[in-house]
Amino acid sequence: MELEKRIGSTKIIIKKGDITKEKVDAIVNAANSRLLGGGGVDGAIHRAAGPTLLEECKRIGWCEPGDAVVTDAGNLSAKYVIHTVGPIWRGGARGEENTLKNAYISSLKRAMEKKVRTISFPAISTGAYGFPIDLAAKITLLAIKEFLEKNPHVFDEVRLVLFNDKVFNSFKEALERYLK
Ligand code: AR6
Repeated sequence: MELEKRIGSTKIIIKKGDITKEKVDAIVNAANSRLLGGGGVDGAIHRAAGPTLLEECKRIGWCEPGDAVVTDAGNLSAKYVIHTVGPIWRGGARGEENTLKNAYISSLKRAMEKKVRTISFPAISTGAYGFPIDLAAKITLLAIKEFLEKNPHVFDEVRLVLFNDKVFNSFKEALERYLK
């Protein structure tokens, strides 16, 4: 199942699936600051890309929450992996919403610098980092909307690839509510 809206000349697509299978210019990884791989989508991306991804990540060494760094994509069909770090949810009073927004904005900026036209995101922070999913869906879509309204001709497609029904349904509701 795939749903689509448009902002300017960019399609925003939400779909259920595995991000490592995406045929796009760049996929985004929900990493941790040490960039050494891990579980969840990070583990899946490192397994599918092969060892060169970890070597490049080790050379970069660190990424602050809300920031993003770019590597090649090894064996993946994408050209780049953009590694961003979302916030760990600690109740909501520690700037978590702003850090999540910045993770999306930083990733889109890095992608724009690399002249990426199509990009796929996972639902950053909604797994191990425990961010409430409905709130994450709202912040994610509003961050993408804000960026695309400022940069209307940069991307052909911004795709959100959601791993299970619960997350997909939250994003579907937020898409209908916030991207009319
Ligand atoms: N494709 C798309 N989405 C996926 C995939 C996949 N193959 N696998 C999982 N997800 P998480 P976080 C979804 O935990 O919360 C790692 O260990 C998953 O269902 O991967 O940002 C890192 O190293 C969830 O909706 O990332 C960090 O230490 C979403 O991806 C930490 O976890 C994010 O879940 C980051 O935690």
